[in-house]
Amino acid sequence: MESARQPSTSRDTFDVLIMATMSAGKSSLVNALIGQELLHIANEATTACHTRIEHRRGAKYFTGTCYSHSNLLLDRQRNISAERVRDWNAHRQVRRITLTGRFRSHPGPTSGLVLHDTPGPNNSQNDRHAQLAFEAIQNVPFKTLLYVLNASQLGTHDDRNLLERLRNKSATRGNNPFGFVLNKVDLLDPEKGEDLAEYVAKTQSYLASIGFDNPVVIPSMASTALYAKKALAHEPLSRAQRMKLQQALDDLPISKDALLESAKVPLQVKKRVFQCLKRLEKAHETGRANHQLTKENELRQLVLCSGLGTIEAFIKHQRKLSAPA
Ligand SMILES: Nc1nc2c(ncn2[C@@H]2O[C@H](COP(=O)(O)OP(=O)(O)OP(=O)(O)O)[C@@H](O)[C@H]2O)c(=O)[nH]1
Ligand SMILES: [Mg+2]
Repeated sequence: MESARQPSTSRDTFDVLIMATMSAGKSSLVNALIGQELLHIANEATTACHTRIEHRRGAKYFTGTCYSHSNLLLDRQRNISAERVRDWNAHRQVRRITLTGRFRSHPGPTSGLVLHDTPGPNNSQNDRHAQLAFEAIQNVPFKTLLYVLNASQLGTHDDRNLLERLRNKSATRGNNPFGFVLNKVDLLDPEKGEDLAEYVAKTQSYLASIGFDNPVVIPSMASTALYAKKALAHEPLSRAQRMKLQQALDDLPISKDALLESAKVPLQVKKRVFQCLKRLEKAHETGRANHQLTKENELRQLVLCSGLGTIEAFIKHQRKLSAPA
């Protein structure tokens, strides 16, 4: 075993910390942002390690390393598979995983974008999850913190405890690093009165009551975005994934404006996303004769309107704000 280097704190990186209580969809969001199902996703306490994922333009595949609790390098793998990442994550000896590769997004981010996935700290069966999550708040040189809220479980005690802790920790920071991702909005049922705009407004008041002034809130369907990106990359989808993707594509013509409109983000961010949508819609009209192009275009529109486009634009915006003049 060789001694491991500490995570890079290079000035060229832009670090985004992803936090939330268990199963809100942190790893799903990271997978959607990188455009492949590399991190394990499940409806139970899943992420057990701090996982650092760095975008490297032009990389042909993801390379991974994992480290022990005493920060020793345990294993390294080029062209790493999701199965290997899953095994490392589940291994008791592993504390930290790093992955480097090209994020599939359109247009791609600039090199140096780093995402940090963390365990949900409210796992009553494993105190180490909380320890790792809180250490990440302390040690990661993040410029943006994406907090994932589960739209189908707003306002739990665990959530409030974590948000209060984050508010206290960030009280001394200069720039406001927070963006709140209201995930799983596909589970809202408008026919039962679960209106998206109302949910976003409710989320803003909830966050304001905890001390986050005028919070950025982005409605999101992380798993739908991931399935659409997999389809764009011609990767196989499970039957359930295919059905959910088709449902979202069918709903898109009526849902897309509401999804984009209801996001509470800086005006420049909203403008950028609407411009992208207009470009795609124009290309859709002119390319109608080509079935393949039309299908791709619809998948791209879905990625954009699933919230992922707004999240990517928000990260870019934050990166611009933090760049030296
Ligand atoms: N309906 C719906 N389900 C989602 C969405 N995003 C994630 N999920 C599901 O939510 C469950 C938990 O997702 P994960 O991404 O593993 O959540 P996590 O926050 O990383 O969970 P931990 O690592 O355990 O803290 C999985 O079954 C996902 O498929 C979404 O936008 N809509
Ligand atoms: Mg996870």
